[in-house]
Amino acid sequence: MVKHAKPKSFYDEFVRKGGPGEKNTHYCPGCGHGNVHKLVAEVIDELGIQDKTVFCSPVGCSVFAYYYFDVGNVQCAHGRAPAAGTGVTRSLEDGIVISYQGDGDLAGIGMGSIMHAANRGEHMAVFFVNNAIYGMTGGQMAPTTLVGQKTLTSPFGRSAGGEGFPLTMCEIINTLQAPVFIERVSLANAPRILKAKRAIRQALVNQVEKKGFSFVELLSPCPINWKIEPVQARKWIIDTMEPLFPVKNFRNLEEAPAKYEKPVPVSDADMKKLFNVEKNISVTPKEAHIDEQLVKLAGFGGQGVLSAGVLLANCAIAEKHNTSWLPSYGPEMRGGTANAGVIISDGQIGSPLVDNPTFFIAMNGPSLDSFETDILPGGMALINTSLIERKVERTDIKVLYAPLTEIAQEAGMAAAATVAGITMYALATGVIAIDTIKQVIPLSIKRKSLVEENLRVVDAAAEYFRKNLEKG
Ligand SMILES: Cc1ncc(C[n+]2csc(CCOP(=O)(O)OP(=O)(O)O)c2C)c(N)n1
Ligand code: SF4
Repeated sequence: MVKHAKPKSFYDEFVRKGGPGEKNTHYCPGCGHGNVHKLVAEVIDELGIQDKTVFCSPVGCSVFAYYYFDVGNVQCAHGRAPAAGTGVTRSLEDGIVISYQGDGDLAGIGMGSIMHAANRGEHMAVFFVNNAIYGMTGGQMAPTTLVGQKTLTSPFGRSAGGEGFPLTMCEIINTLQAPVFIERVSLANAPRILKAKRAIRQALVNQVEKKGFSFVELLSPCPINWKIEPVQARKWIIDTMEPLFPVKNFRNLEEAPAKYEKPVPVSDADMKKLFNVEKNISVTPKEAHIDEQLVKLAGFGGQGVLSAGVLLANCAIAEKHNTSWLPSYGPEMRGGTANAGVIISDGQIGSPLVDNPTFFIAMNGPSLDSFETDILPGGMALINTSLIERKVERTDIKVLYAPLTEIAQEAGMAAAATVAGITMYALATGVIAIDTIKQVIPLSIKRKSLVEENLRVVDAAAEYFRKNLEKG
């Protein structure tokens, strides 16, 4: 007896649409996404890979696939599922990676991402749902829209002269050497849907067997945006889409042309060579475990905020802490805003973002205005009084006021005011030794003529701190 049941790799309830107890998806009646979801879920069940599967969903109508598939899920930035999938497949040795994408997502905004993943032969199965239109946003022209097809943004029909010809992705991917499997299928009727399932199955078997990059394009109806009935939509696929997008297998290789080579992990010794920080340094690593330090330095472009962040991060590395450095700056070469987030920790650093600093160095007024409210309660702020006239309003943080630019100027280099800031950070927190800063400066400043000036700024800032701030 044949029993029809919902695949196990679907959740029992689809809470996205109607809350608990809901059994329907959010897709429109007659939409092809529902077909493709069902086929993929059935194959996952049949191959017994539910526990290993990671589904990378796109931006588009299928953005909520994670409400339906009871597998690992990553919801990716528009067009970037192949890039996210690359990260997953390279780090999860046993994982089965699916990159599920629409035509706007894959052939429009994500064209670069899919081409490079295919060209690298990443181990993933790509399911490309081609409905010749942007579904989710209300029916604009897509890269796969047919010549003459009317859409919201091509109301008189796509013109090849003005908008170009539709992109035929299987043919394009087929120009690359690395992929092992490329097939175009159609969801126009039951026999075609069964064929589509066979292609989906092959693409996933290829993942189980670690064969490599597999690409399945599915010609899929979007009745609502094509503005026709679901039954007509299926017929339109046969009559109009299939002549341009021939349904066929393009490639089915026994093995990938290039065997995937895992990048060799960089050894500690090589890492030190790469960053050139350990050379000539004799730092005694601190015994004490430090709590996570979230440091933000902010000022205007040209103040050396970003390089001071690098200096601090290098000092932390030299003292055997884990560290990250994340710059943020405007497009201007000079005069825009710039800030750097540096995390120093003895644990793992999950994300390099410093949203709420434990220590904030404000190099100019606009930076203080932007970030004052973000400082963690109980944290510290160092204010460059040479350029900031106002006082800090927060009463739940400790504030140090110092004329960083003047200190640096008097020591011979106004542009090193941020180095004065780093020096005071080191003294205020005790996280980094001044001696470490002085050993790292010659290694991280490329222009040797500037090393002496920077070292003088460190001494001057340390002297100012000890005289004026240490006891406060
Ligand atoms: C960076 C970015 N650009 C544009 C959008 C708007 N947007 C959302 S979905 C979409 C197109 C989706 O079309 P398609 O990939 O064909 O998927 P479908 O909805 O048809 O399944 C666009 C342009 C967005 N969300 N993010
Ligand atoms: S708009 Fe089109 S692609 Fe989106 S759910 Fe509706 S039918 Fe499907």
